[in-house]
Amino acid sequence: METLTLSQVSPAPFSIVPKTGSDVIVAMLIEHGVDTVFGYTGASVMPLFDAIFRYNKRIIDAIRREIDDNPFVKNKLQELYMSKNDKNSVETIKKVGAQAIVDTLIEQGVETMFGYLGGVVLPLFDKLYEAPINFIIPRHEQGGCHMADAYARATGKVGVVIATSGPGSTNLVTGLATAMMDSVPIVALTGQVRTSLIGNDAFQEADTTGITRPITKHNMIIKNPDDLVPAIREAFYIAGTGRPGPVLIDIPVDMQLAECSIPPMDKIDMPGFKHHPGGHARQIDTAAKAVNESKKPVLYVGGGVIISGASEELRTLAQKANIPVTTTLMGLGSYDQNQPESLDMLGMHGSAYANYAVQHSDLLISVGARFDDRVTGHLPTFAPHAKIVHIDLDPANIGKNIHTDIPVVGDAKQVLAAIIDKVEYKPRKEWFETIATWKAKHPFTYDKNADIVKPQFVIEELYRQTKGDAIICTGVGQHQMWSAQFYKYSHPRQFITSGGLGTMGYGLPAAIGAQIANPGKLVIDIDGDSSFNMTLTELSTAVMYKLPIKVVLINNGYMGMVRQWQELFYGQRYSQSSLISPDFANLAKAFGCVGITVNKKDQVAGALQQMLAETQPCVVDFQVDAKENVWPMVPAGKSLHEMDGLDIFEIA
Ligand SMILES: Cc1ncc(C[n+]2csc(CCOP(=O)(O)OP(=O)(O)O)c2C)c(N)n1
Ligand SMILES: [Mg+2]
Repeated sequence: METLTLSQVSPAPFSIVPKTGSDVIVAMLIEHGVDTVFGYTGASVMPLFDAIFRYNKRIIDAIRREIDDNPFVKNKLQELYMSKNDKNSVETIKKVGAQAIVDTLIEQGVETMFGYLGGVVLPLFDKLYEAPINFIIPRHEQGGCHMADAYARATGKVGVVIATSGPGSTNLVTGLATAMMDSVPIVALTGQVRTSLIGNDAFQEADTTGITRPITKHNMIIKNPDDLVPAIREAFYIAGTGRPGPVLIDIPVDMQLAECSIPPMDKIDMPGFKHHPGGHARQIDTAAKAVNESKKPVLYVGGGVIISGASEELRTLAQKANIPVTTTLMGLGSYDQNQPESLDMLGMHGSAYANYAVQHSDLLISVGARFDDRVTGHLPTFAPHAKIVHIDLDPANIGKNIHTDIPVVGDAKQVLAAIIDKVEYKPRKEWFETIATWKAKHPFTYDKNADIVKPQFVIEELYRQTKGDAIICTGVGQHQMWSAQFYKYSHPRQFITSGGLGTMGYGLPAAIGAQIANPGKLVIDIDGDSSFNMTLTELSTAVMYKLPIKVVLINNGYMGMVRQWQELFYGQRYSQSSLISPDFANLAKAFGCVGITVNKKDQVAGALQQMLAETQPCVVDFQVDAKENVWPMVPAGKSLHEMDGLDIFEIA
């Protein structure tokens, strides 16, 4: 088979400086126009062979880094590959299944994928060997799935993950459920035992489609090789269309080895899979009229606005009609929190001013949010005076938890754009004055005079030093809530967290996925000690791929959020909620990262400075106040305005 050569790909030299002698040899060969080399390896030429491999990879990686500025190169790379693979064929052609899978992934625009090997995916990996796809191997399939998920959240593209049958596919379960709950588009490909063995308890057989049915938007098993390519095309379409979600295709090994038909790319038409992005004109009119009549409106915004890319429309609506905006945890970043209309996050650990505003509002305009119980508190007393407008792409969300007065089924971007045209500016002086009083009286705060390291102080200082410009990923627990309260987000896709499922261990692999998606950006995992313990082996992945992620560990020696509930609701009986952790800084060093320990307040700023200057993956273990709580808090089952903890730091 013809191989992809560097001079074809690279019309001009790229900015890569050779380092070792072998690198120089390879660079000179390329400079002299050598396209193809014949040879056989052995001990004395192994460094050279290694350089040939690395140099190719580095060139391709460099091209990928430069493609943002130079779409020509990107297209060239993929085009060259596809020209060998009959991309534009108008007739059905035949290929071996594994090759067809790889070619269809490339046809779908996949540049990066994550996954782990195993017996029944070896045919597929064999064909991936020479494909122009960045491949990232995690240390555990769960990590790989979270990486694909965060890659998707950071880019808006579909994330792709591969796992083998049995334990490989069951290790994807948490990752798929996480993506499902937060509407993240993923295509997961799993290997399966060959079709003749299915149902026989064969080695590494698990009923993957059965296990993952409730946690995927759609899944299927391939039993006819001719279904393979159409199934992959449909999977991308379903994952990324409408309300996004994970789609899994289970592929028995014999399907990867069989010859299969590749029909020409056609428009995908799936009866029964329809969505209505436009919104109903009369409902849009009614919603706009309600906005114009409202004295005390609030926009309540969820992750749907980020998915839909509707931040600009949201800002225009809020500013044109003069409406305060609060977001859910998933909605953080959809509205610039530095704007005066921002009420920050609402809900169980939301701001007092957001929660009060919702409870006093006469109109609540929900956009791409689903009235989750962590937001609403006691449902019958949620927003008791408000007329409810609910804009959502998924009709199943409307009326699910709460009575809706004005439902609008549609894509947030399109619906908001239509409403903007019909709304008028209203001063709403009294409403904004009341909100300003709440803001002044109940800001997010903590004991700033304490000698001990306060977790909120670490995050505030991180915000200050990064000027609010980092991509933040988190684990789950108190540190996640403090990351939501004390870091202010101004861009969509800037805050990447597991909201719906609340998956501890998400933060580190998510940071890796987000860093791969944004090579030049600062990506920080603000993690809890217990969450970090769940997936910290992925530090090895960060080192292997030279990803300069940073981990800000809020180490309170506890499953802090659990400890807080035990303190408040279980009579301070701290049953099984503390862990002994390793020395995280030394562990980080063992992985090949930079490791720093901080246990004094006056070390915080310096350690963050050092961390931000590092070009390697870096873990800073901030040993913080073990007994700090997240305030305010609406206890489960209470109404949104019944917040505890407000009096603790009330500003007189
Ligand atoms: C996989 C998983 N298991 C259990 C839980 C329940 N849970 C929620 S928060 C939490 C404690 C988190 O501790 P840590 O990561 O140290 O964060 P902290 O609250 O201390 O900031 C637990 C056990 C969960 N969310 N996810
Ligand atoms: Mg903890």
